[in-house]
This record gives sequence, C-alpha cells and structure tokens, in this order.
Amino acid sequence: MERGIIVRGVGGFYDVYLNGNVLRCIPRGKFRKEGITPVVGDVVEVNTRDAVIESVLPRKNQFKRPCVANIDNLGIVMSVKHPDPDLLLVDKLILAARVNSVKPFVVINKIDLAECESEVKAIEEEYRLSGCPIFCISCKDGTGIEELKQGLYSGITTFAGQSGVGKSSLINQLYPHVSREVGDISNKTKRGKHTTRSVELLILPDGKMLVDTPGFSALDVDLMQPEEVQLYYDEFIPYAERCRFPKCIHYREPHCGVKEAVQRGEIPGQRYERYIRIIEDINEKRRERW
Ligand SMILES: Nc1nc2c(ncn2[C@@H]2O[C@H](COP(=O)(O)OP(=O)(O)OP(=O)(O)O)[C@@H](O)[C@H]2O)c(=O)[nH]1
Ligand SMILES: [Zn+2]
Repeated sequence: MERGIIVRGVGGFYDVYLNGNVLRCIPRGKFRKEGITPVVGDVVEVNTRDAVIESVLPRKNQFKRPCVANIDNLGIVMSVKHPDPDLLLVDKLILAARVNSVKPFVVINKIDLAECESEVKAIEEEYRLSGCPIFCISCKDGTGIEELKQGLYSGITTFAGQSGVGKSSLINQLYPHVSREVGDISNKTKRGKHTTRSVELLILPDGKMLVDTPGFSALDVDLMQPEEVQLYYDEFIPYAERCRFPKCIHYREPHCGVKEAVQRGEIPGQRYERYIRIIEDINEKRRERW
C-alpha cells in the first residue's frame, strides 16, 4: 500500500501522483455504497499492484468551485491597474483562507503598468503587517516570477482574485509546459470558459503543486462571528493587549489599543477601515437572516 495524491479524474479513473510518477487507478467498489467520492487533492492509499484506491484520508479542507481538497496555500492576485485592485476582496480572501487553514500570500501583478514605483509600494504597504508574503510581478515581462517560484510554499497552491488580474497568465508562467487559455473576458465567455475542462493539479519540477483552475470563495466570511474576524489580523496582535475591554473587537469600544495604533499610523488606516466594513457587512447579513 502506498500513499499518493489525486491529480485528476478521468471518466471514473483517477490519476494518482506517488513516488514521482502518475498511476491511473480505479476506486474501490465499496466507495460508492459508502458515499465516498474521491476528489482532486485527496490523499489516498493505493494498492499499486492492482492500481486500486483503497482509502481516502480525512481532508483538511474541501472546496466546491473548483472541486478540490487539501489546499495548503492561496495566492491572492491583484493587478496594479486594469483592473484597479479590489482590496476589500483581497482582505476577505485572506480571511477565508485562514479560516480554512490555508496559508495566504499576496501577488501584485502587472507592475509593468505602474507609472512610478510608489504606485506598487502603496499597495504593498497595505499588507506589510498582514503576515502574508508579498510578491510583485509582471506576467508580461517576467519580473518577479523566479522569486515567486522560489518563495512558493510546498504542498498544493491555488490562485484567486478578480477577473482579469492575470491568474491564468501566472499559472502559465509557473507551469509553461501546457498552454492554457489567457485572453480578454469576452473571448473566454464565447468559448465557454471552464465548462469543458475539469480541474487538475499541475506538478512543478520541485514537487510543489498548483491547481490549474483559479478560484476560491470569500463567501465563508459572511458566516463568521464578528468577534472572530480580528483573530486573523496579524497587525492587531501587538496592540490588542492595550485595549481596556478584554473582548474588544476594536470597533466602537473606547480605549482601544488597535484604534490608537491606527491613529498613530502604525497600522495601515485603510486596512483597518476595510476591517470595519467587513464587521458591518457581517452584522448586516446576520440581521437579514434573523
Ligand atoms: N500589462 C500586463 N498585462 C497582463 C499581465 N498579466 C496578464 N495580463 C493581461 O491581462 C489580461 C487578463 O489576464 P488573465 O490571465 O486572463 O486574467 P485572469 O485573472 O485569469 O482572468 P479571469 O479568467 O477572467 O479570472 C490578459 O489580456 C493578459 O494578457 C501583466 O503582468 N502585465
Ligand atoms: Zn480594541
């Protein structure tokens, strides 16, 4: 029995990556009765003699679109411009990642379009204390791609972000072996983007893995408790102990160490303001539900 990872499903078969090779396997018959459906990213035990998947190990996390399990890292991609960065979405994706035990990192793409260095610096500054590694790249001229490759954590990485920021371009840069579809939005829709191709794990030469289809949902954030959100903001940690109230969520409470740090400019003000927006959005959604 050997342990491997499912990298793709092909009409009832599963390709399992084990010992540096890919073996096409069939799932054990009893899976269907037991209601077990293996998915891409699953860690499985394989009887290599018969190429049969004997068991699926418990999942660390699982996502629907694309349907993958056991994501380790999330690359949150934005572009300097075209489109302008949606920092609220970036913040929500950081949260959604951390809630699901996924390590987030930030990718600022299209730096070739920046008119001056300070344009990129200003975006970087927003996330400097967030605990997320930051990579500044251009998929157009290749700047920063090598650093990103080196800096990629081990395990399975997926990319998410607004439409048009360059997620597919980045996957092509990191895994140039197969050409994938990159283009303007209208072109992709015309050809029925992502409807025919199912999700796959791409194995990089050093064994790190990429999900070939971008996507990750920030929706989970709406279901969080407002008190819980602050736990995922690394920038609050050094100041929260100065709050007068032990349950301070750094919102309307007086004598708040975090708000004082924002006022002194020690925590990026806009990142804090977006935190408040997230709290208020959650409160709003809760009111709608009750
Ligand atoms: N100038 C510039 N353009 C880029 C860069 N990276 C990607 N693009 C262009 O941006 C457009 C969108 O790129 P995609 O890779 O399709 O973006 P995406 O995030 O996968 O988009 P969706 O599939 O809609 O989510 C394409 O026209 C790319 O050629 C870059 O670094 N610089
Ligand atoms: Zn506080």
